[in-house]
Amino acid sequence: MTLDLFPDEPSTLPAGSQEWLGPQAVVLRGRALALDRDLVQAIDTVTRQAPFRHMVTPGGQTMSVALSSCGPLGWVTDRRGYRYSPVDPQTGMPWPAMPEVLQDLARQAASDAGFANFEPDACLINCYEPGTRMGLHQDKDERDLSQPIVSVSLGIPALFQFGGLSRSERPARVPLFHGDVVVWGGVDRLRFHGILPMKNATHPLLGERRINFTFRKAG
Ligand code: MD6
Ligand code: FE
Repeated sequence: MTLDLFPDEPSTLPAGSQEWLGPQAVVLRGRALALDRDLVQAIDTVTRQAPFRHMVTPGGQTMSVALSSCGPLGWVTDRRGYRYSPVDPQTGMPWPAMPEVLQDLARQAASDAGFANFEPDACLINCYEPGTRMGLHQDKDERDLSQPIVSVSLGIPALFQFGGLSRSERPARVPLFHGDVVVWGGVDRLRFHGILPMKNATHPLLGERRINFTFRKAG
């Protein structure tokens, strides 16, 4: 028997609603829904050139989440550390271009959330399957921490953990569904966050997967 992940939640929350997680952190429910087919197409285009792969952390652990990137800079990790790189270490080629649908969505969602003129130069694409997780972390490899991050969720639902500025602060749990967009920056930019282990589920467009895009101004 499989248990419903969120028995008390509808399968999506009202599209168009805004849920503030902090003074400068907001969930834009369903903000990407109308674009979902174009976004899935963009994933296919990018990952034909830069396939999803499991990277190794500096500590030597293989990540359960599979990654790809597009845009001028891609986020990479290996035994030497975390960093942004203009080339895909797997192919030695530049990362695929950032499809326009992705750039436009990131810019508009940032603007909705109060961050005008966001021009991302990196789009990290995470692929989660049931059982995978992302441990609590801060995003601090970007040069200009005054720029926000825009995060787009597609596919099966996840429970997002959103904590404080220290690892010890108990994180809130926020369900994220297909089409939800989270934007954060400013005073909330360095808050710890993660994804709890993914439950079994199937999505009509993406199957047993969750895809998350995070857009950053990294360089
Ligand atoms: C995820 N997201 O949603 C993991 N980081 O799959 C992140 O790690 C993240 O959503 C920075 C800003 C937004 C995010
Ligand atoms: Fe992150």
